[in-house]
Amino acid sequence: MSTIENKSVEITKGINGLEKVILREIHGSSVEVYLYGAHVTSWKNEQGEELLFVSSKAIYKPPKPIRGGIPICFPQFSNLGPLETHGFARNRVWTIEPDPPAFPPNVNATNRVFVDLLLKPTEEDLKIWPHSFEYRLRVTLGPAGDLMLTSRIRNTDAKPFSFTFAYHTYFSVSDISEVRVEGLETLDYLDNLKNRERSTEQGDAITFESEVDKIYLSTPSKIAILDHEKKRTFVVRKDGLPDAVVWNPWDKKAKAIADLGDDEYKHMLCVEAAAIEKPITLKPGEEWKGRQELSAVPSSYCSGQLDPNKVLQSS
Ligand code: TA6
Repeated sequence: MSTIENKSVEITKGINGLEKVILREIHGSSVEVYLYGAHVTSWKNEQGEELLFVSSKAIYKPPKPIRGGIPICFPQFSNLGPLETHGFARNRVWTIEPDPPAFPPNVNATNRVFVDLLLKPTEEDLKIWPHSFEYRLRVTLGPAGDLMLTSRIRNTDAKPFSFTFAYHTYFSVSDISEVRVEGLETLDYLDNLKNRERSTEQGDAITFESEVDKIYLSTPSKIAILDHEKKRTFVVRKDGLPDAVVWNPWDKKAKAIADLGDDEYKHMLCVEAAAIEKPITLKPGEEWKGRQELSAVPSSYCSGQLDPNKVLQSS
Protein backbone atom coordinates (compact mmCIF):
# COMPACT_ATOMS: atom_id res chain seq x y z
CA MET A 1 0.00 0.00 0.00
CA SER A 2 2.98 2.30 -0.47
CA THR A 3 1.26 5.03 -2.49
CA ILE A 4 -2.00 4.92 -0.58
CA GLU A 5 -0.46 5.37 2.88
CA ASN A 6 1.69 8.20 1.62
CA LYS A 7 0.31 11.59 2.71
CA SER A 8 0.89 13.00 -0.77
CA VAL A 9 -1.69 10.56 -2.13
CA GLU A 10 -5.23 10.96 -0.82
CA ILE A 11 -8.23 8.85 -1.72
CA THR A 12 -11.45 10.73 -1.21
CA LYS A 13 -14.96 11.26 -2.54
CA GLY A 14 -15.53 13.71 -5.36
CA ILE A 15 -18.67 14.97 -7.07
CA ASN A 16 -21.72 12.70 -6.64
CA GLY A 17 -19.72 10.57 -4.21
CA LEU A 18 -17.50 9.21 -6.98
CA GLU A 19 -14.10 8.18 -5.69
CA LYS A 20 -11.08 10.20 -6.68
CA VAL A 21 -7.37 10.26 -5.91
CA ILE A 22 -5.53 13.50 -5.20
CA LEU A 23 -1.77 13.63 -5.75
CA ARG A 24 0.09 16.49 -4.07
CA GLU A 25 3.64 17.51 -4.73
CA ILE A 26 5.70 19.27 -2.02
CA HIS A 27 5.92 22.59 -3.90
CA GLY A 28 2.14 22.87 -4.11
CA SER A 29 1.12 21.41 -7.46
CA SER A 30 -1.60 18.76 -7.53
CA VAL A 31 -3.56 16.36 -9.71
CA GLU A 32 -6.99 14.80 -9.25
CA VAL A 33 -8.07 11.62 -10.96
CA TYR A 34 -11.48 9.98 -10.75
CA LEU A 35 -11.66 6.19 -10.64
CA TYR A 36 -14.62 6.64 -12.97
CA GLY A 37 -12.84 6.59 -16.33
CA ALA A 38 -9.37 6.92 -14.72
CA HIS A 39 -10.21 10.45 -15.66
CA VAL A 40 -7.83 13.27 -14.67
CA THR A 41 -10.08 16.22 -13.86
CA SER A 42 -7.60 18.66 -12.36
CA TRP A 43 -3.95 19.58 -12.72
CA LYS A 44 -2.81 22.61 -10.76
CA ASN A 45 0.54 24.36 -10.71
CA GLU A 46 2.44 25.56 -7.63
CA GLN A 47 0.31 28.72 -7.56
CA GLY A 48 -2.85 26.63 -7.45
CA GLU A 49 -3.91 27.68 -10.96
CA GLU A 50 -5.97 25.10 -12.86
CA LEU A 51 -4.27 24.03 -16.09
CA LEU A 52 -6.96 21.73 -17.48
CA PHE A 53 -10.38 22.72 -18.74
CA VAL A 54 -13.42 21.01 -17.27
CA SER A 55 -16.86 22.15 -18.38
CA SER A 56 -19.08 23.86 -15.82
CA LYS A 57 -21.80 21.57 -17.21
CA ALA A 58 -19.76 18.36 -16.89
CA ILE A 59 -21.89 15.45 -15.71
CA TYR A 60 -20.23 13.22 -13.15
CA LYS A 61 -22.65 10.37 -13.55
CA PRO A 62 -22.12 7.04 -15.29
CA PRO A 63 -22.43 6.26 -18.14
CA LYS A 64 -21.81 9.84 -19.33
CA PRO A 65 -18.07 10.56 -19.64
CA ILE A 66 -16.84 13.68 -17.87
CA ARG A 67 -16.56 16.67 -20.25
CA GLY A 68 -13.02 18.02 -19.91
CA GLY A 69 -9.86 16.98 -18.13
CA ILE A 70 -8.20 13.97 -19.74
CA PRO A 71 -10.61 11.27 -20.94
CA ILE A 72 -8.91 8.03 -21.98
CA CYS A 73 -10.05 6.93 -25.45
CA PHE A 74 -9.63 3.14 -25.54
CA PRO A 75 -10.00 0.68 -27.22
CA GLN A 76 -11.41 2.89 -29.97
CA PHE A 77 -10.85 6.48 -30.96
CA SER A 78 -13.96 8.35 -32.11
CA ASN A 79 -16.27 6.21 -34.25
CA LEU A 80 -13.45 4.24 -35.88
CA GLY A 81 -14.96 0.88 -34.98
CA PRO A 82 -18.07 -0.80 -33.63
CA LEU A 83 -17.97 0.60 -30.09
CA GLU A 84 -19.47 3.74 -28.57
CA THR A 85 -17.55 6.94 -29.42
CA HIS A 86 -14.03 6.87 -27.97
CA GLY A 87 -14.47 3.35 -26.53
CA PHE A 88 -15.53 2.31 -23.05
CA ALA A 89 -12.47 2.93 -20.84
CA ARG A 90 -13.68 6.45 -20.07
CA ASN A 91 -16.92 5.29 -18.54
CA ARG A 92 -15.82 2.28 -16.55
CA VAL A 93 -14.90 2.35 -12.88
CA TRP A 94 -11.19 1.54 -12.54
CA THR A 95 -9.53 0.16 -9.40
CA ILE A 96 -6.49 1.35 -7.48
CA GLU A 97 -3.45 -0.93 -7.55
CA PRO A 98 -2.58 -1.37 -3.85
CA ASP A 99 0.98 -2.51 -4.50
CA PRO A 100 2.27 -0.80 -7.65
CA PRO A 101 5.65 -1.74 -9.12
CA ALA A 102 8.51 0.71 -8.58
CA PHE A 103 9.77 2.98 -11.36
CA PRO A 104 12.44 1.34 -13.52
CA PRO A 105 16.01 1.97 -12.26
CA ASN A 106 16.75 4.50 -15.03
CA VAL A 107 13.96 6.81 -13.83
CA ASN A 108 14.73 9.23 -10.99
CA ALA A 109 11.78 8.58 -8.70
CA THR A 110 12.71 11.25 -6.12
CA ASN A 111 9.77 13.48 -5.24
CA ARG A 112 7.50 11.77 -7.72
CA VAL A 113 3.97 11.12 -6.53
CA PHE A 114 1.96 8.53 -8.38
CA VAL A 115 -0.99 6.20 -8.42
CA ASP A 116 -1.65 3.18 -10.62
CA LEU A 117 -5.19 2.54 -11.80
CA LEU A 118 -6.27 -0.75 -13.33
CA LEU A 119 -8.93 -1.80 -15.79
CA LYS A 120 -9.87 -5.33 -16.81
CA PRO A 121 -12.88 -6.14 -18.97
CA THR A 122 -16.02 -7.47 -17.31
CA GLU A 123 -18.18 -10.22 -18.81
CA GLU A 124 -20.38 -7.46 -20.25
CA ASP A 125 -17.37 -5.69 -21.80
CA LEU A 126 -16.25 -8.96 -23.39
CA LYS A 127 -19.62 -9.19 -25.14
CA ILE A 128 -19.05 -5.88 -26.93
CA TRP A 129 -15.24 -6.20 -27.31
CA PRO A 130 -14.24 -9.85 -27.05
CA HIS A 131 -10.61 -9.39 -26.00
CA SER A 132 -9.08 -9.92 -22.56
CA PHE A 133 -6.64 -7.25 -21.49
CA GLU A 134 -5.05 -5.65 -18.48
CA TYR A 135 -4.71 -1.90 -18.60
CA ARG A 136 -2.51 -0.11 -16.05
CA LEU A 137 -2.54 3.68 -16.07
CA ARG A 138 0.16 5.34 -13.99
CA VAL A 139 -0.62 8.96 -13.14
CA THR A 140 2.53 10.70 -11.92
CA LEU A 141 3.10 14.21 -10.64
CA GLY A 142 6.75 15.15 -11.02
CA PRO A 143 8.82 17.45 -8.78
CA ALA A 144 8.40 20.40 -11.17
CA GLY A 145 4.64 19.87 -11.32
CA ASP A 146 4.73 17.93 -14.59
CA LEU A 147 1.88 15.50 -15.19
CA MET A 148 2.82 12.17 -16.69
CA LEU A 149 0.37 9.54 -17.86
CA THR A 150 1.75 6.13 -18.73
CA SER A 151 -0.56 3.48 -20.15
CA ARG A 152 0.49 -0.15 -20.20
CA ILE A 153 -1.94 -2.42 -22.00
CA ARG A 154 -1.31 -6.15 -22.02
CA ASN A 155 -3.00 -8.76 -24.14
CA THR A 156 -4.14 -11.47 -21.71
CA ASP A 157 -6.12 -13.21 -24.44
CA ALA A 158 -5.29 -16.25 -26.55
CA LYS A 159 -5.55 -14.28 -29.81
CA PRO A 160 -4.20 -10.95 -31.05
CA PHE A 161 -6.24 -7.74 -30.89
CA SER A 162 -5.93 -4.20 -32.24
CA PHE A 163 -7.01 -0.87 -30.80
CA THR A 164 -6.80 2.86 -31.32
CA PHE A 165 -6.08 5.25 -28.49
CA ALA A 166 -5.94 8.88 -27.34
CA TYR A 167 -5.32 10.95 -24.23
CA HIS A 168 -8.11 13.41 -25.03
CA THR A 169 -6.52 16.30 -23.09
CA TYR A 170 -8.56 19.51 -22.64
CA PHE A 171 -6.13 22.36 -21.88
CA SER A 172 -7.41 25.48 -20.17
CA VAL A 173 -6.65 28.56 -22.29
CA SER A 174 -7.42 32.22 -21.68
CA ASP A 175 -8.87 32.88 -25.14
CA ILE A 176 -8.73 30.40 -28.01
CA SER A 177 -8.22 33.26 -30.49
CA GLU A 178 -4.94 34.10 -28.76
CA VAL A 179 -3.56 30.57 -28.79
CA ARG A 180 -1.00 29.05 -31.13
CA VAL A 181 0.11 25.45 -31.51
CA GLU A 182 3.66 24.79 -32.62
CA GLY A 183 5.15 21.51 -33.76
CA LEU A 184 2.52 20.38 -36.27
CA GLU A 185 3.49 22.65 -39.18
CA THR A 186 3.82 21.01 -42.63
CA LEU A 187 2.44 17.69 -41.37
CA ASP A 188 -0.23 15.58 -43.01
CA TYR A 189 -3.57 15.37 -41.24
CA LEU A 190 -6.99 13.79 -41.57
CA ASP A 191 -9.74 16.38 -41.38
CA ASN A 192 -12.66 15.11 -39.32
CA LEU A 193 -14.78 17.94 -40.70
CA LYS A 194 -14.22 16.68 -44.25
CA ASN A 195 -14.79 12.94 -43.97
CA ARG A 196 -11.23 12.46 -42.76
CA GLU A 197 -9.85 13.71 -46.05
CA ARG A 198 -6.04 13.82 -46.03
CA SER A 199 -4.37 17.24 -46.38
CA THR A 200 -1.07 18.88 -45.54
CA GLU A 201 -0.77 21.66 -42.97
CA GLN A 202 0.72 25.00 -43.99
CA GLY A 203 4.11 26.10 -42.76
CA ASP A 204 2.78 28.42 -40.05
CA ALA A 205 1.94 27.61 -36.46
CA ILE A 206 -1.71 26.68 -36.00
CA THR A 207 -4.11 29.38 -34.86
CA PHE A 208 -7.86 29.23 -34.30
CA GLU A 209 -10.69 31.19 -35.86
CA SER A 210 -13.28 28.47 -36.48
CA GLU A 211 -14.01 24.81 -35.66
CA VAL A 212 -10.97 22.53 -35.90
CA ASP A 213 -11.00 18.75 -35.67
CA LYS A 214 -7.87 17.24 -37.19
CA ILE A 215 -5.77 14.13 -36.70
CA TYR A 216 -2.14 15.02 -37.39
CA LEU A 217 -0.16 11.99 -38.50
CA SER A 218 3.31 10.85 -37.44
CA THR A 219 4.02 14.00 -35.46
CA PRO A 220 7.19 14.93 -33.58
CA SER A 221 7.29 13.83 -29.96
CA LYS A 222 6.98 17.44 -28.70
CA ILE A 223 4.17 19.90 -29.30
CA ALA A 224 3.76 23.32 -27.70
CA ILE A 225 0.58 25.28 -27.00
CA LEU A 226 1.31 28.96 -26.53
CA ASP A 227 -1.24 31.03 -24.65
CA HIS A 228 -0.26 34.65 -25.24
CA GLU A 229 -2.75 36.22 -22.91
CA LYS A 230 -1.82 33.96 -20.00
CA LYS A 231 1.85 34.11 -20.93
CA ARG A 232 1.92 30.36 -20.49
CA THR A 233 3.16 27.55 -22.69
CA PHE A 234 2.10 23.95 -22.36
CA VAL A 235 4.56 21.41 -23.66
CA VAL A 236 3.23 17.99 -24.60
CA ARG A 237 5.82 15.27 -24.86
CA LYS A 238 4.70 11.87 -26.04
CA ASP A 239 6.07 8.43 -26.64
CA GLY A 240 4.47 5.44 -28.37
CA LEU A 241 1.75 7.75 -29.68
CA PRO A 242 2.60 8.88 -33.22
CA ASP A 243 -0.51 10.96 -33.93
CA ALA A 244 -1.94 14.12 -32.37
CA VAL A 245 -5.53 15.32 -32.49
CA VAL A 246 -6.35 19.02 -32.30
CA TRP A 247 -9.96 19.87 -31.51
CA ASN A 248 -11.99 22.96 -30.74
CA PRO A 249 -15.75 22.77 -31.38
CA TRP A 250 -16.22 26.55 -31.83
CA ASP A 251 -19.59 28.24 -31.28
CA LYS A 252 -22.10 26.18 -33.27
CA LYS A 253 -20.84 22.75 -32.23
CA ALA A 254 -20.44 23.95 -28.63
CA LYS A 255 -24.14 24.85 -28.54
CA ALA A 256 -24.99 21.34 -29.71
CA ILE A 257 -22.96 19.69 -26.92
CA ALA A 258 -25.28 19.52 -23.91
CA ASP A 259 -22.54 19.27 -21.29
CA LEU A 260 -20.54 22.22 -22.63
CA GLY A 261 -21.47 25.84 -21.98
CA ASP A 262 -22.20 27.90 -25.11
CA ASP A 263 -19.12 30.10 -24.68
CA GLU A 264 -16.83 27.61 -23.01
CA TYR A 265 -15.16 26.67 -26.31
CA LYS A 266 -13.22 29.93 -25.94
CA HIS A 267 -11.42 28.61 -22.91
CA MET A 268 -10.51 25.10 -24.02
CA LEU A 269 -8.27 23.43 -26.55
CA CYS A 270 -7.85 19.70 -27.00
CA VAL A 271 -4.42 18.50 -28.08
CA GLU A 272 -4.41 14.74 -27.82
CA ALA A 273 -1.47 12.33 -27.99
CA ALA A 274 -2.89 9.43 -29.96
CA ALA A 275 -2.41 6.26 -31.99
CA ILE A 276 -5.10 6.33 -34.66
CA GLU A 277 -3.92 5.96 -38.24
CA LYS A 278 -2.08 2.71 -37.55
CA PRO A 279 -3.95 0.77 -34.86
CA ILE A 280 -1.79 -0.92 -32.23
CA THR A 281 -1.82 -4.72 -32.50
CA LEU A 282 -0.86 -6.89 -29.54
CA LYS A 283 -0.18 -10.61 -29.76
CA PRO A 284 -1.09 -12.79 -26.76
CA GLY A 285 1.15 -11.84 -23.83
CA GLU A 286 2.43 -8.64 -25.48
CA GLU A 287 2.34 -5.25 -23.78
CA TRP A 288 2.08 -1.76 -25.28
CA LYS A 289 3.22 1.40 -23.57
CA GLY A 290 2.03 4.91 -24.43
CA ARG A 291 3.15 7.99 -22.52
CA GLN A 292 2.05 11.59 -22.42
CA GLU A 293 3.97 14.12 -20.37
CA LEU A 294 2.63 17.62 -19.80
CA SER A 295 4.44 20.64 -18.47
CA ALA A 296 3.34 24.25 -18.13
CA VAL A 297 5.99 26.96 -18.25
CA PRO A 298 5.87 30.77 -18.39
CA SER A 299 6.04 31.96 -22.03
CA SER A 300 9.24 33.90 -21.74
CA TYR A 301 9.99 32.83 -25.28
CA CYS A 302 7.86 33.45 -28.33
CA SER A 303 7.42 32.05 -31.81
CA GLY A 304 10.56 30.82 -33.49
CA GLN A 305 12.44 30.47 -30.23
CA LEU A 306 10.67 27.36 -29.11
CA ASP A 307 13.04 24.73 -27.96
CA PRO A 308 11.03 22.21 -25.96
CA ASN A 309 14.30 20.46 -25.09
CA LYS A 310 15.34 23.48 -23.08
CA VAL A 311 11.90 23.87 -21.59
CA LEU A 312 11.86 20.27 -20.50
CA GLN A 313 15.35 20.30 -19.04
CA SER A 314 14.01 22.11 -16.01
CA SER A 315 11.54 19.32 -15.22
O1 TA6 B 1 -10.99 14.26 -30.47
C1 TA6 B 1 -11.89 15.03 -31.19
C2 TA6 B 1 -13.25 14.38 -31.15
O2 TA6 B 1 -13.18 13.08 -31.65
C3 TA6 B 1 -14.21 15.29 -31.90
O3 TA6 B 1 -14.62 14.76 -33.14
C4 TA6 B 1 -15.31 15.60 -30.93
O4 TA6 B 1 -16.52 15.10 -31.18
C5 TA6 B 1 -14.68 15.23 -29.60
O5 TA6 B 1 -13.73 14.26 -29.81
C6 TA6 B 1 -15.54 14.95 -28.39
O6 TA6 B 1 -16.10 13.70 -28.36
P1 TA6 B 1 -17.11 13.31 -27.21
O7 TA6 B 1 -17.54 11.90 -27.51
O8 TA6 B 1 -16.36 13.38 -25.91
O9 TA6 B 1 -18.23 14.30 -27.27
